[in-house]
Amino acid sequence: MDPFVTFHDQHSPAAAGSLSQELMVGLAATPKYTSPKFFYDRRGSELFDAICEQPEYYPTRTEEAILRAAASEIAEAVGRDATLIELGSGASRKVRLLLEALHPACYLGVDISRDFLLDSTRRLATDYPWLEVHAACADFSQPMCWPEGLSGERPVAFFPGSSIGNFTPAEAEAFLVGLAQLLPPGGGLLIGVDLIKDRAILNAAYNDAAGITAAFNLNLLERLRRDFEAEVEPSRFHHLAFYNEVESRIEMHLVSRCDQAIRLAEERFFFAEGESLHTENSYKYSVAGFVELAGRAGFEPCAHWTDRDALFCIHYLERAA
Ligand code: AVI
Repeated sequence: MDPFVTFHDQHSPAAAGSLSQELMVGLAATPKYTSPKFFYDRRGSELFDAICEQPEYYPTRTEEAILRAAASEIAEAVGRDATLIELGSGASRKVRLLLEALHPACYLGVDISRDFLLDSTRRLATDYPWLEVHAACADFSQPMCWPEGLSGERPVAFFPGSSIGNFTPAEAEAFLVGLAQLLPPGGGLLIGVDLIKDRAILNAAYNDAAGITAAFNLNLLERLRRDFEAEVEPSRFHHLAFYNEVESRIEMHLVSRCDQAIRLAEERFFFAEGESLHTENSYKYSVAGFVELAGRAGFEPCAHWTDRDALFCIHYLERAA
């Protein structure tokens, strides 16, 4: 127990063996793939933070500008004294743009990265002494329950960053169905969703000139070497990211520069020259398309806010009765 933050440990980390098993299933598949969760070791998280600072990567600064500009309207829609639950809270940076206006009774940060979660919620508790702060170490993409002892009148989930876009639409719907089950009728969801737009803007955002997104993608292979003792030479792959208009998604791949093999545990996975490892999808939605998806999961739209250039959208929805 911390003097400022009530900590709830709901996560037993997967054994390295089962993660390596999961990697091997993807490497043996046709086409080859890995889950985007493997990006986020310490170096990957640092590179992601650096991506958010790149001039081409508009989502972070656009979402923050919308939160700043719409804070009082959002507060009006959400109401005071809510129990605000941030999924994937990370550095708890974006929620700071809302706290004064929203004045929730209680804040719960949910994140899988224990140390990061504790540091950031402690900083939040210090900076907002009037706020009851909880931290839950949990994998929110798996079924979970809210911890005991949260005060507040109504739970409102906050899921910024368009992380919903890293699920397929079917996974996103299943995730929202699970979330709806955790909320009472009238419980809220404040969610950031990246919008469909001109493909040149999208392609640039995932191919920044400084090469940070490429480094983020290639770090996956470095990580395979560091954490899973894989035999792989990252320089023999290159970063590829493009907008797939039919699927409304950015695809990220690592493309093999030559015929080669990756060895993981006792298995060898062969890549022909030009063959790719599909490392991430980032789906983009229209406002109506996302409202429809959330509606199928049991949420009713209440309000939404976009920027002037219609790059990004923040939706407020409530669980239907
Ligand atoms: C975390 N997620 C919403 C980011 C995105 O845009 O899909 C991850 C990312 N991948 C490459 N750049 C950023």
